[in-house]
Amino acid sequence: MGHTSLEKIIALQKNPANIRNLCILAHVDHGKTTLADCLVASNGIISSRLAGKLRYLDSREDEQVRGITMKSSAISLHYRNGDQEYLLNLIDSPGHVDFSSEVSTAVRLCDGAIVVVDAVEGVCPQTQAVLRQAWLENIRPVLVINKIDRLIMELKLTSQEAYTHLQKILEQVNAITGTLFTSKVLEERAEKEKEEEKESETLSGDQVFDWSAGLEEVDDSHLYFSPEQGNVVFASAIDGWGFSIQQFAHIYSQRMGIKAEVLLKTLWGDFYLNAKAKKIMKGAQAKGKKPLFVQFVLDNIWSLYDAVVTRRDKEKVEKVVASLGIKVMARDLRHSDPKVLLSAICSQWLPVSQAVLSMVCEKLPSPLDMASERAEKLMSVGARRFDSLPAQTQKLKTAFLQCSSEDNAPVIVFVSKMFAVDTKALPKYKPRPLTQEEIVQRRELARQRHADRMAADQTAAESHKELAHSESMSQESQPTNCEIYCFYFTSQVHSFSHLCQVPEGCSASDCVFEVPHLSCCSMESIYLLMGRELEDLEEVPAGNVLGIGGLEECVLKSATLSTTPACPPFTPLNFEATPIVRVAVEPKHPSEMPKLVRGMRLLNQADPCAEVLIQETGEHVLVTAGEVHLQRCLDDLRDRFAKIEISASKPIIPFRETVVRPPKVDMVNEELGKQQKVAIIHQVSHQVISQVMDGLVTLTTPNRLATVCVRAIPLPQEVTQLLESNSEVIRTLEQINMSLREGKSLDISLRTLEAIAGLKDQLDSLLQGRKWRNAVERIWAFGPRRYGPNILLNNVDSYQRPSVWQCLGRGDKTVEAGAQAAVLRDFDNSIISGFLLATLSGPMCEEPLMGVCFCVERWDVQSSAPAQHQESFEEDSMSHKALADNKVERSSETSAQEEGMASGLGQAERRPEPASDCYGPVSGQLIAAMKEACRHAFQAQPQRLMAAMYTCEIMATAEVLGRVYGVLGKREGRVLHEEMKEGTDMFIIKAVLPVAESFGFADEIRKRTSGLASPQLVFSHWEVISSDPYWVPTTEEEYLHFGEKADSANQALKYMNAVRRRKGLYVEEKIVEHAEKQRTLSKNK
Ligand SMILES: Nc1nc2c(ncn2[C@@H]2O[C@H](COP(=O)(O)OP(=O)(O)OP(=O)(O)O)[C@@H](O)[C@H]2O)c(=O)[nH]1
Ligand SMILES: [Mg+2]
Repeated sequence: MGHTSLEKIIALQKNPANIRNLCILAHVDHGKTTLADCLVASNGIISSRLAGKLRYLDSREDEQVRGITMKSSAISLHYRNGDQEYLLNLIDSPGHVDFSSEVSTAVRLCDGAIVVVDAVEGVCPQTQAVLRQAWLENIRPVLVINKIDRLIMELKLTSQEAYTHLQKILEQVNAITGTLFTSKVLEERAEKEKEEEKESETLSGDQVFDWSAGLEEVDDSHLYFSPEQGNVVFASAIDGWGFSIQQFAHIYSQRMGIKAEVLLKTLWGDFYLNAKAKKIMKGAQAKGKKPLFVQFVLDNIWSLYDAVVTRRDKEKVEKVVASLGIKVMARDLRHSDPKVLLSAICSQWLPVSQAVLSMVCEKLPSPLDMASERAEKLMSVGARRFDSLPAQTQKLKTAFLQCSSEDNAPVIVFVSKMFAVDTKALPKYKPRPLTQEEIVQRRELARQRHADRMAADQTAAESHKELAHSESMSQESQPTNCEIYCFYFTSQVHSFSHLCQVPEGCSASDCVFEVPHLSCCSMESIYLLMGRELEDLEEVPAGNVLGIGGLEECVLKSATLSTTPACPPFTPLNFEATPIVRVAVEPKHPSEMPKLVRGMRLLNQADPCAEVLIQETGEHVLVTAGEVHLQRCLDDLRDRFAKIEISASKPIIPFRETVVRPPKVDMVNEELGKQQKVAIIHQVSHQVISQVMDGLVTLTTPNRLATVCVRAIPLPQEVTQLLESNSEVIRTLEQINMSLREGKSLDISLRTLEAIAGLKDQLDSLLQGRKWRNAVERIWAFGPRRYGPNILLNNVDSYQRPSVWQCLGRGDKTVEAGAQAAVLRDFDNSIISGFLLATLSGPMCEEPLMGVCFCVERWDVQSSAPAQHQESFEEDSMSHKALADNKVERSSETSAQEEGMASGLGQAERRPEPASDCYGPVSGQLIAAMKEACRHAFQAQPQRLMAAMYTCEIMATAEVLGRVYGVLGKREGRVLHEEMKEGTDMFIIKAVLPVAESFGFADEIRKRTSGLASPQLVFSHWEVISSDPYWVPTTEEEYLHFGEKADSANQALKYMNAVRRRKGLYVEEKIVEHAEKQRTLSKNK
């Protein structure tokens, strides 16, 4: 097929029913880009000989060198299926975990996905992850089982064994879909039950109880992959072949006179051909017969490989070629590499592009078929329910689903990703074919120049040089441009149309009535994305994927653009990867700092997952998902965005600080006696006295007016995990509480309320025992940042404050404003702020805390002034009385302030602060006192560091297994389990490894196993490092065992000191300890 013209694609864009927006998803190296190559070759964009070798969509140099995809890229293809013509907007995504954010951005733009699975490796961790992402975005997947040639050539399976193997893979994939489906149905069922319950509460009458799980009624057969449904293709992308059952059913129905429908149902499954009875019968396995799939399909392929590759039987090949009725060039027949001949035959017999593209056109939905459920989900942000959105917004959904292209229809564009394009690659700078006149002109010019040169050699040469110089200048002076890549749902986009950008996090009602954080932008140029190239377009009809130029000023990473402010911002993309690896970067030459800053800004825009920030120390920090991602970001910064030499620090590894229960045994496993009660007096500045009694710290503000008593206790591990995984819910809860305090009423969706109630119930069940009695109700705040994994508890009996769960208090969904009696004591916020500050950076190495519960046991603000304020006592007594009154209503404008500091200032405005108080506002002092109290309480417990852990799954053969274990052991890794992959000689090892030890891990494993095993690291959780960084021998046994110096390696201390050193904090290290006095050699005394 020839090169599809641009006009053709533009024409096809106007028919949304025949558009398919799809992406290719898989685990790393399962052959996505190779498959994409075959599809691209079918459009004549690359030669079919090069398909699979070129990896056309891996356009970056580092992608080609490393052999993995790092950025997703899009291309528009044309396909004719019968009498219909289709436009396919195809996105190839990376499979490496470090780039899983690119998958999220791609999935959002599509209505369907091709999931590729390697026939040998089967379902891998990323396969599960991409299936889940596709599910969460409500897009329909189809399956391609790739690399079937490996079953023949590498594993040397027989066709029968291969059939069993393929069945297993299909089962594995369907098992994942099954799990996703079941959880969804159960969730919906629970939701429905809740609603019914409420209804039955109001309508008293006959009670009917239904115990079915709901799974029986729902038909889920269409969700699964099965060859007879036509949503599975078996392929070998590298050899260019692929087929679906339909193709073979068609072939054999003609050849054998069996009905195609019958073959369709029986080709895959336990059926065999009874040649005598001329019947297809069930029970091939029981009777030891060859299943139809093996006999009709696999055997043909196996014998072809046998003839062409293994035996190189020329005669047989010629026979096969003749029987298939295809033509093979003599050049291919003679080629020394049998694979060339094989792909020449296969690509004509069973072209993979034909099989995949026809499946895509038939099985994947067009933008018109988008489920209304998906549209609603996209438009209802945060806690809002779709039906609680303004009518105007709800109306948009219809326009959205219709993809209407009328002039007055609203335009909605979702920008899922920004990407940088070299200015030279923009269509306007591309060389275009010359017109006839220009050619004549140029010829004339050249003739003239030639004549000139003959006349005066010298002058002509100079002018030529000048010309060349000015040309190159004009190209260089163009800055790198950021283009964006987005999907676009309704109406037409014309160049130069003006749009507003709806910021994330601002609700639709805000937009309609107040339009606060709305910004306006115009689209200067729109492009068609064609892999490595862009094509200029005048307009794009609805339902297409397109590129928009010149949005770099107004869009950071993603955005929702619309012509109407009623359009709500779409729900944020859900990213699977957590950015965890951070490095500080600086330019080689300090004068180039501005270039670096600009470069980092561009990088931040162009990468969905990278984060760029400036630390308190002034360092420019880059946070990435993993080592490979980091390398790509640094390369990008160096070569494209900043174009300067940069140097990057060693990775900065994050830690968390926590406390644990006092140990029962010492370091040599000897039982410890009854814990010694410690009473330490800390002398802090401003004569603040803190006392530690049995872990309880009492601290007074410098003016001696307020006292807080705090105790730190470790939270159970499950609670910490629960808080960590529910940070979004806690954040929503905080927002709701905030708006309740501000006096706004909120319409909260049932789902959100349920999530909050669920969290509360789980906390209730996990916090059991005398110590935690009624603890959930007494939660004061979460921190740091109001949603972290630490808790502040109110243990003051006399102080009643509204619960953080107040939004659950009422049965109905609408929580009225002002429902709570606003019985917040003054300075409530100061306590919270102190707690937030203390949890943000701990005393060990200023890293955030995790899993610590601070209980406020006593808290009072005294009314009598201390002795040094005697003079001002008279005038102050009034205000102090007021301060002590714990039923003073907080005014709403005070509570609107985020931090406690502000509330303190508000107080100061209303009542005159003690004039002679040289320590500043009381609220500020209380924040500092609370913070210090928390830190001391923390230090009064046994402290521990927590390390970030990666999990990794390593696939290795038995020979290299030992070396893999060696590397893991050296790096403090822990093997969780090991199993043998069925049907192969591969072992799968699952292990955890501290992030701190992970740098160079993948490379080391690869080197030690000669490239046979390559692990992928995914951040999984935080783990307490068991050793105590402050440990010194205390018992006799410990002295005996470790010696007086106790200088055995202390991993936790090493980590802690490294962090302290990096942050410029004091590190207690003695260079020479217990040094003996040096003696001179001569012994003259
Ligand atoms: N034997 C065999 N090898 C294949 C096949 N398809 C792809 N490969 C090889 O598998 C390797 C990875 O292929 P890619 O297409 O780059 O894989 P990918 O899924 O795009 O990888 P990422 O983008 O990095 O996730 C390459 O070396 C291909 O040559 C196939 O059908 N058979
Ligand atoms: Mg790839």
